[in-house]
Amino acid sequence: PSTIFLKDYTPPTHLIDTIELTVRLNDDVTTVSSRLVGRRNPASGSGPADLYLDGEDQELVSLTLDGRTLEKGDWRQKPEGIVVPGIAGDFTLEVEGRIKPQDNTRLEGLYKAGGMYCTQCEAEGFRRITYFPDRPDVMAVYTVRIEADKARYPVLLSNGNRIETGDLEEGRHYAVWHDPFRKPAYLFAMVAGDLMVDRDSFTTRSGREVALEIYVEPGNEGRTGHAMDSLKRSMAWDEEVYGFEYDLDIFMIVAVSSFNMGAMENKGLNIFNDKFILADLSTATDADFQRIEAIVAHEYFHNWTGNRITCRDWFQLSLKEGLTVFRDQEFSADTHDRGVKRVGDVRLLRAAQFPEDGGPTAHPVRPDSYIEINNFYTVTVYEKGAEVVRMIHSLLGAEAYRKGIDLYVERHDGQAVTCDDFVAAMQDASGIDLTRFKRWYAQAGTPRVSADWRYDEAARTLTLDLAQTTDPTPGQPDKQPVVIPLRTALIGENGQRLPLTVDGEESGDETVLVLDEAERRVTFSDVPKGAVPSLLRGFSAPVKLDAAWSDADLGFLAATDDDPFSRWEALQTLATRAILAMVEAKRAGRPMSLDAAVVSAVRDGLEDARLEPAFLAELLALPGESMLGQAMDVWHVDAVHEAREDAIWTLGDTLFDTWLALYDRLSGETAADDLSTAAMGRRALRNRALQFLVSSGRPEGLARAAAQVQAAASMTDVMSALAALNDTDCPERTEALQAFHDRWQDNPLVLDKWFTLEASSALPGTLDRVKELQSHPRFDPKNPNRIRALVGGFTMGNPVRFHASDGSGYAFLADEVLRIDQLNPQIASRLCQPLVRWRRFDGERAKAMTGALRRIVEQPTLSKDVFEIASKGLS
Ligand code: HT7
Ligand code: ZN
Repeated sequence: PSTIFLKDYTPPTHLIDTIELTVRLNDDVTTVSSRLVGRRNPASGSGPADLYLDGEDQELVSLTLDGRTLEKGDWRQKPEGIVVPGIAGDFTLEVEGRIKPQDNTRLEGLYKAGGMYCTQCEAEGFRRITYFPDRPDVMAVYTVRIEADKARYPVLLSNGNRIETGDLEEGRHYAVWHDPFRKPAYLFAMVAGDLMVDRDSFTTRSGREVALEIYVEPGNEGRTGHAMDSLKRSMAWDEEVYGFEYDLDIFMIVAVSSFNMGAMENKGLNIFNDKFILADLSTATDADFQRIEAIVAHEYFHNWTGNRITCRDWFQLSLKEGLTVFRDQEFSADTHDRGVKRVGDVRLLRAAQFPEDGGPTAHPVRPDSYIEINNFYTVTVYEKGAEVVRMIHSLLGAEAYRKGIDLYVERHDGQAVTCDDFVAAMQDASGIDLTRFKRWYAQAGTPRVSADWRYDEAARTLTLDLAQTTDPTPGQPDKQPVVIPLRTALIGENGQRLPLTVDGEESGDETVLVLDEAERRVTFSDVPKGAVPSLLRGFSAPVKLDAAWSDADLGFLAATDDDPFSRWEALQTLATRAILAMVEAKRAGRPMSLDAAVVSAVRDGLEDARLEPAFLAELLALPGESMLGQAMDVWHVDAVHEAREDAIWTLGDTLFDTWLALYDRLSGETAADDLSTAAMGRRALRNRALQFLVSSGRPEGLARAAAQVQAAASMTDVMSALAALNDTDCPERTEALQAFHDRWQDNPLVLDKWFTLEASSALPGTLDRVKELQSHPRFDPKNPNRIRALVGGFTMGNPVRFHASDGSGYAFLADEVLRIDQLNPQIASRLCQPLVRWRRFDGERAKAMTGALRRIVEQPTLSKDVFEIASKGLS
């Protein structure tokens, strides 16, 4: 397969101003007719030029140019499209084609999900519906007519406003939709089905009433209230914080059961994985409620950052995704607890993006090449991209950032633009030179920052030495320094922030130090003895910080730092050091024991009455196995698992009475139907206590977990108790899982939770259980949610079993990747990812992982999606 390069970008030869699309849905063959009115693009040149139309997996029936039917010799067939040569000026092109959505297992383009038809066109799905210049810088006004059987598909939807409906012969009907906003093909959507609708409305700040509609399959009505509420709050937040008002008279969401990703921001007609819409008290956990809220917000926010202003080409994906993730993160932070949200975001970045940035598929936030664009919807483009926007926000300050956004919209509304255009608007609005900052878009890899300091008691100065380096990544052997904003404070002996004088300048009690060279020295003056630097507060840059904190400094910061992230980080670092020491002891055949400093830091946290329960629940969570693995040169999977289990056991056992008292106190304090942030926090803390109680191995712990499952007060409590029991081989676990299965077997989304629990158990025999469950009557081997729950639950959520030293986990994954690739390459390619990290493991495992990758790459009919990931994994 060929590689596409950013440096080869050229503007489209022709622009399309309008498209009239007619889709006639039939059980056997669906016909698609389109009428394109276009012209030569002056930015590309003048005179006759080839018009290239992308098109895949369809039968081309006819082509008519300006009323003349084209014969075979009038156009040329290309592997993934056609060329109509010699088009010089304005033109009208009519295209007739035939497709079979019922056979579309890739879930790209038009496909059938359950009983309904729906579309997914980002990034390149529209070319599977009709021949068209399917690139985001070709923006047209769409008028769409859908025809279908009226009884089976009473609801016919597309983008924009419904302008006409009517009946046809033979029990069929039609609807015509017109979207007045120019858009790229990737934002086109249509839906046909027998759907239930939840209706509401939102009045914009200028007084326009917008109809809100959420469509679901029958049986799911009554489970859309939270999504609707989230939508209205997102609309209000975007007006208030960004000044963005919704622009059509109707905003629709459709929930579908077979979907490759989370959701899609099609103009006026978002399509969602039903997992991210459907929620009620008995079936959704607090985490589900918060995720739904965040995804509804994210897709809605794309209306301005993505739809009104879109990407010139797919290399610019982070222009819309990084910015929109930053926006949804801030919405959630404003809605709930800012500190807890930040900790969660950093956790994700470190667990998923840092490994990507340090592995064979590392790429910049704006990649410079790809084989398959679907492989670039990555945590780097999304989450690191959001960190890049966050750093711009930090460097400019909130006010100048907002001016930058206003200028960006003023300049580019209705256009398809680049990341450079975004940064230029920020720079011009603020007057801050961002030239060097742009390296963040072009350079892959996670910068390492070292921080060392000396205190001069006589001079009362603290001298801080900062330095940065970035390791080579594929294709980028030499790295340049990037611009790193380090939010910094000094914490005095009494636990308070000290006033700062930085290099002679008074700087309040918190400052942003900018490290934009390889090294920088900063001197703080008038510093009292005992001050401890608090660095990278709020995780102000996506870097790995190696700071010269002693264990005592970390204990102090874990007990006093007023920045929630930094406080959490101090305890995480202390615990990481302690668990890694246990790993070393274990490997050297010495007895393991958890450093008492961790026990006292946890005890101090538990005794600090000022902490919000939600934050305390985060503070008390030990680093996960993959985080610990990342902190080692070689991830010794079994030793890490045992050391971490042992550390949890120690904390559970030593502080048993405290956990028990906390658990019992919080049990009486929170009604299960209270979905406030505070109530969610109390539940999180209570369930953290339960986790430690169960880990202690004492019967009272197991009994409480079993009782909590039985009480079934809320899905949060049931799932937390099941998770706490899941790694213990005991009758309580077996009975609880069976009861859960029996209760929820008819609800696919809840049964997915059960599949994931089964797949993520650290107990021996889990892989056999996973294989057995692939024949479970409710396991649909084609459905992405089922695959992610069971197969992904094992390969991504169960390090100790997936990385079994006999290589059985890798062989299983290779088989699954090859099976799924025949149906749905996008899902197969994502599933393949854990194998590419083989350099992190010992020789035997690395050999088995590369063997599995080789077996995949050797498959002759491999998709380019999987080929790109697996071959990069081997390089
Ligand atoms: N912009 C969307 C990205 C996307 C996608 C969504 C669903 C299925 C396939 C997809 N391919 C790309 C989602 C978003 O970031 O908002
Ligand atoms: Zn997005």
